[in-house]
Amino acid sequence: MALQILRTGDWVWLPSKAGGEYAVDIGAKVKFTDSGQIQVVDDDGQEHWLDKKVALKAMHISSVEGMEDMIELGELHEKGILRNLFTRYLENNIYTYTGSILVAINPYQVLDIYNMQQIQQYKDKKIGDLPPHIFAIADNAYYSMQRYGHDHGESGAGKTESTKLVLQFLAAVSGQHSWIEQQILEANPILEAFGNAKTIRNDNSSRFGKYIDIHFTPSGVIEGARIEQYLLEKSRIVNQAHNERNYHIFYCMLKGLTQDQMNQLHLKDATGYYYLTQGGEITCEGRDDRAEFSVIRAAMKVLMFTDDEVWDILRILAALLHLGNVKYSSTEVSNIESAEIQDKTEIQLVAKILGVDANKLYQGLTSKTIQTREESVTASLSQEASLDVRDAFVKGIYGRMFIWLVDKINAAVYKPSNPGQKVRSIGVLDIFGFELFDNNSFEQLCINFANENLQQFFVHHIFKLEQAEYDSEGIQWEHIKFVDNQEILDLIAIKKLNIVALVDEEAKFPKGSDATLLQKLHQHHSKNRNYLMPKSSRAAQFGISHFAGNVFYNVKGFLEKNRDTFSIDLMELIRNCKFPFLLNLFKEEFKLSGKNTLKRNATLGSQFKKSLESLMATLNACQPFFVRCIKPNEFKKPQIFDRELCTRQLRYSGMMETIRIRKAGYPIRHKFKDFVDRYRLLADGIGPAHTVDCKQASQKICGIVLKGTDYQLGKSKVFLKDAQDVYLEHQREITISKKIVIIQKMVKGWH
Ligand code: AOV
Ligand code: MG
Repeated sequence: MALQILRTGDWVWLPSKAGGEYAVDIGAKVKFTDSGQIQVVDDDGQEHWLDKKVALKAMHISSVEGMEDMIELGELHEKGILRNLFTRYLENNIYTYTGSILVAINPYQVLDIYNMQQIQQYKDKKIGDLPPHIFAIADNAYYSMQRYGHDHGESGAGKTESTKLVLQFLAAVSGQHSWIEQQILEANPILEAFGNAKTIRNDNSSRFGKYIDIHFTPSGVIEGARIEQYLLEKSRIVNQAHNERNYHIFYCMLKGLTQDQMNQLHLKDATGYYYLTQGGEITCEGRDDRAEFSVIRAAMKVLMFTDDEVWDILRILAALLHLGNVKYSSTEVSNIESAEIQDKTEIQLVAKILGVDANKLYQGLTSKTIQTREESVTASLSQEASLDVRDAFVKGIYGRMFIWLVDKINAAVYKPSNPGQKVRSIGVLDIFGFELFDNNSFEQLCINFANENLQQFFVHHIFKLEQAEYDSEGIQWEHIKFVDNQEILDLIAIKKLNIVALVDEEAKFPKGSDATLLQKLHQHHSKNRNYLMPKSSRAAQFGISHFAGNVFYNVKGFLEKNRDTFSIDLMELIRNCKFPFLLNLFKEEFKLSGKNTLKRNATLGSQFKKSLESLMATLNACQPFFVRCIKPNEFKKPQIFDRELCTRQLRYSGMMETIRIRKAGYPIRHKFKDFVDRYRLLADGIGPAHTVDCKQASQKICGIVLKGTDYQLGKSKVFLKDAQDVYLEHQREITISKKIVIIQKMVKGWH
């Protein structure tokens, strides 16, 4: 907009002083002006004195007022979007649309906007009829079925909470208050107990991905559901970073069991367990582990877990905790380092709880059998190797139990439909957010790989939507380029010798080690622009330039984690155990394998890749709704809006992308009627919108005012470039002020 004289009360954009990659201009209001200086107050309440000669960009009226749908912002730029979200957030309007995408900012406080009354309000309404809300998205999905909602955002942004709200809404509008609806809702406390944990970024961080498909009868009543889980983070069971916890269930159990039950399982409180104390925290602010345990127990009842099954689960958990307390010491037998367990208390306990032979357990934890063609030899393990064997054993059991839990829940909620009957369903996807820690390992690679996939899906879809609007309006347009993360996906898992494939190859190669893996990765990809070499050549790391930022991965443990197996001896131990529940967890493997040879499992990387592919295929077959969750601050606190943190998320998430695409095309769209109403004063002889053919009138206005420039008329809207919008607004202002001058003259003339 042209330079203008600023007056008190005007709104302007104040260039950011912060500098740096994510600094964005802030809104400010002119408070005072004199001949040389002006005083402005910015959105954060800071006052600034500025030289009057400094050209400040005036704020568009839509940015001053704020918009429920950001597509309607006159200024489609980063600062406009950011300010819009900011002002709404301060008023606890945490939801905002960008077209059909819902942006949700984590309020970090309980808002009274999710009650039954709200659910009823949003029922049967179109998007846009009421203020933006997660219920509006859920309702929309409900009335068009065969669609799915998709939450994404980084850790702690609010994906899991959004998912729960969508489920809550669907269960309510399905309207039967039936058993099955309750069962679906109660699945969540169980999954969260075993699959969520406190991390530094989120007190209830999902450490697995889930896709819940809800099935409806033709009349729209929930009849069942199916839950798919993805890649539980198993390393957490044996290892927690500073200020983090193990899975909630352990702490809940130790708080919630009766003394008698504790005695039976020989349990003490959480401080007594190595597996529960490495992060230095056994409690989590705002969580009541004891109360939570009753919730979990109640949920298990609803989902038809028998008392025996619940007890069996507790037995397993107790055994794992005892295993974590096994203390090894190092000894040397004829120059070979080996491990010894002096205090056998834990071994005895575990053997008793799991119904296995104590001696064999001891053997399995300190040695390994090497099978050659002719004979089998037993080799002792070093202390370090013993610890790895133990941890792998623990992870293997917990991981299988998690899968068992999901199967168990599905057995209760999944009702296969009659053949030939069309399934109506809504899927809700809630996956772990993009992760970047000080130390990133194989788990982070998998998580970030999943996020790359979802981002690709998002960008692609949004791009397609844009194209669809041009097509449906009959607009001629050039193919617009958009930033595509496909190349990164190619590097991770698609192109020949991709990272996942190399990790797999090395894991299967007998002499492969983390170091040889790193060598190969460097060798094949050092020239790839998305592959980053470590800053120091000695660092056992490689980096990937992800869509959401650069992440360096430490290769230590990569191969072991990818192999995802554990000692054959311990596997045999389980095969001979007298604990049917434990045996059952391994039944697939024991079924597949011959008597002594265990089937070589697919690696974790390749399994994960496969399940992602099938997820993507599902998503591609649906009509998606996106909920973009934004984390407003790193303190988990309400009413704090960290501009740079938000800018970063908006930028990498593709929200900016969406806008860029619109800008490159015809970002400004006015319905013919609105266009006529606003601009008819620029062309003579055009009456109010309701009295004329609006399309013809719009054509006439454009012909006169925008002659020769690049605009188009679609079937229902005028498509304009930004500059044309500015020009039209400017012309309108001039025309209005001329009219004011005329009126003033007339007024003067009367005196
Ligand atoms: P995430 O799922 O996106 O992170 P969550 O959904 O677990 O994030 O949200 C983190 C925390 O923010 C929750 O435990 C709540 O305390 C709070 N919160 C989120 N949304 C709301 C809301 N609508 N109303 C009130 N509080 C909310 V991760 O799973 O870490 O990627 O792996
Ligand atoms: Mg989550």
